[in-house]
Amino acid sequence: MHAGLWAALGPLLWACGLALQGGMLYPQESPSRERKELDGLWSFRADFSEDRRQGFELQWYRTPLRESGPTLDMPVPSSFNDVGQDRQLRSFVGWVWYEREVTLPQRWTQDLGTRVVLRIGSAHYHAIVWVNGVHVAEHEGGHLPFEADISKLVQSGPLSSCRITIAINNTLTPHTLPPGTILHKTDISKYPKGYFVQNTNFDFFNYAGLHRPVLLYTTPTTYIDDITVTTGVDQDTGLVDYQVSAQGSEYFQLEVRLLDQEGKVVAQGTGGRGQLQVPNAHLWWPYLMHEHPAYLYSLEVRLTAQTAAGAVSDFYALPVGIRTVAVTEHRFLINGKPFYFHGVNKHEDADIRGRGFDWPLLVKDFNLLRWLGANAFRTSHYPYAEEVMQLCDRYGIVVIDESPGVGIVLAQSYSNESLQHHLQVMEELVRRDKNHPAVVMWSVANEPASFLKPAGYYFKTLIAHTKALDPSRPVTFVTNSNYEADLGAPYVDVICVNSYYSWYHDYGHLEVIQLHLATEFENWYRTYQKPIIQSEYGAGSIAGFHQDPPLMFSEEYQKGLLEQYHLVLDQKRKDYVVGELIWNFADFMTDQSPQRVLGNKKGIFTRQRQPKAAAFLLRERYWKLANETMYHLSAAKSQCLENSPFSF
Ligand code: GCB
Repeated sequence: MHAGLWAALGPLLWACGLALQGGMLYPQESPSRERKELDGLWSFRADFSEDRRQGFELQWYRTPLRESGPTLDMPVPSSFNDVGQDRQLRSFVGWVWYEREVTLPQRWTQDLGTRVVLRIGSAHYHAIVWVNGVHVAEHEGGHLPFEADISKLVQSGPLSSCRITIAINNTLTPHTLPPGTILHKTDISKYPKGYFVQNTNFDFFNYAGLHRPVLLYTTPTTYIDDITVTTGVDQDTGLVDYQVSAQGSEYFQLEVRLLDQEGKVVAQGTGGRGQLQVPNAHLWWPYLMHEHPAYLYSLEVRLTAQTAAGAVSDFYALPVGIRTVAVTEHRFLINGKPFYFHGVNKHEDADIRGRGFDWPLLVKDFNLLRWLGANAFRTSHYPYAEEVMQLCDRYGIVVIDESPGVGIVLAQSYSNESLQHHLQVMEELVRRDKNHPAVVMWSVANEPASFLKPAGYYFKTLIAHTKALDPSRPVTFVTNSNYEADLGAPYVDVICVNSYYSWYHDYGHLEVIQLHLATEFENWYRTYQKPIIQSEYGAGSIAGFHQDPPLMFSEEYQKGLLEQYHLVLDQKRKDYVVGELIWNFADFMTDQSPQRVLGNKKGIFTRQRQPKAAAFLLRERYWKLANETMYHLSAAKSQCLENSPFSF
C-alpha cells in the first residue's frame, strides 16, 4: 500500500478485521535464499463419507495417509478431477487429502538462523495444512498463494524429513468467491440418501486440487518481507518509488540498487523507502507499441542486520518496469499514449490437468498470443498463476487482473460477510500482483447482478477499497447489465461490457448486430462519459463444422459474428472504445448442461490450441490494428519480425 494511504487507512482496515500481515514476495533463489519444489506425485484420498468429515474425525493428518486407508497417486500441480477414470471423483464435492514426505537439506533443519517457509501457490478452495501432524495454516480462496513459517517444526527434532498434509474442500457457498450453493435432494424415492449437488452461476468447471506449485523456501530469520514499487515519468526521467519492509529484527539497514538490462547500476538508495531517479529511462511498453517492448530493470534489495547470532544479509531482486497508466474521458493511456486493448479472455484450462499449472501449455499460449498479435488479456475469471504474470511482464502483454468475483447473483452474496471476504481477496490479489508492470487495471468482478439494490453500496466500497490499496491503477468490474440499471457503473474508471448479440438472442441473425452494438455503446458513453472496453463477445463453433451460408456452431458463423462486431468497433474506437477482448482464447471445460457440448466452444483455438477459422481472422485484424494505432509502429513491427520465430 502507498505509504501515506497506509497511514490513513491502516487503522481503519485493521478495525474492519482486514489488512494482511506480511508480504507475499514470489519465492526466488538468491545468495541468501533457497527453494525446493514439491511438484510430482503426492498421496491422495477423497473423503467419500456422508458428511465428508471422516478425515477430521479420524485425524488423517496424525499419521502417514497410507496408514488410515487406501491412497491414490496424485500429480501436483494439477486438478484432481480429470486424471482418473472414476466418475465420482471427477465430480467430487467435499474434502480431499494430499500428503507428501519431504527430505530437507541438513542446513535447513540445523541452522537456527534459517527460516523455512512452506508456500502453496493455489489450493482450491478452502485448505488446511499440517506439518508432521501439527496445524500450520488455513486459507480460503482458490486462486491466491498462502504460506506458513515451519522453521520451528522442522528444527525442533532429529528428523531430516517432514510430512506435509493438506486437506482441501471445493465446496462453494453464497459467501465464497466464486459463490455457489449446495442443493440437498431429499426425496429418497428419487435420490439416494444424503444426495446433494453443487450449483454455481459461472460457466466453467469448478476444478479443484493443488493447482499451482507447492514449495519450500528459506530466508534468513531477519529478512526482506515485502517490496512495493510504483513508477512515474518526468520528461525523460523515470521515477521509481520503493518501499521495503523487513521482519525478524528492528535493527537493520537496507540498500537498493536499480540495474538496467546490461547489469549497470542506474540509481541507488538506502532505507526503507525512497525515490530512485533514472535519467533517460527505458520505459516498459506493451508488445507491438514500441521497438523495445517490455523493458525490465532489476531492483536489487539488500538487507543487513546484526543479530545475536552475528551478521545477517538478505537479498531479493525484483523486476521493475517503468511505466504510467492513466484514464481520460475517452482514452486509456500507457506512458501518456493512447492504448487500444486488442486481445483475449483466457481460462486456466486444459485437457487432463484441468486448471493445473503447466509450463509447456503456458509457453504455447504465449506463443499463440504473439502469433495472433494480441497485446492484452483479462484473467477471466480469477487470478492466474504468478508465473503467468511474470511472462506478461517479460513479453509486454498487458493484463486486466480479475478477482474470482464471478457469479455474484444471489442476494446473500451481497451480505456484509461476502463483502468482507471480497475485500480480503482484493487485498491478497493486490499484495501479490502490485509490482507487475503488465497489470494495468484491476477487475473486481465479472457480470455480478449489479442491478440488485445492495450492488451500489457493495461496488462503491469494493472499488474505493481497491483504489486505496493501489492508487496507481484504475479499477473496473465487467458488466452485462443494462446501462440504466447498473448500480456499480458510477464507481468504475472504465466501462467493461460483455455482449453476445446473435448468440444468446436473435439466434442466427447476424444482421442485427451492428445496430444493437452501436446503440449500446452510445447509451453507455452518453450516460457515463468513460472509455469502454468490449470485454467479451463471441460465438461457439465446433472445430471442423462448416456451413455456408453460416449456421450457428459452424466456424463460418463464429467468423461472421466477429466481423459484424468489428465493423462497429472500428467506428467507435475513433471515439471512446478503447479495447476488444474476444471470448474466448480457447475452448474450455464447463459443467454439464444441454447448452454445452463437452464444454464451452467459443474458443478461437480448440482446447488443444489448434486454430479455428476465427483465429486467422483475428490475427489479420490484430496486426492491422497494431499497424494503425500503435506508437512508433514501423519500428515495432520490424523488431517483432526479427525477434519472433514466426513470420508475420
Ligand atoms: C459470459 C461470461 C463467461 C461465459 C460466456 C459464455 O458472459 O462472462 O464466463 O463463459 O459469457 O460463453 O456464455
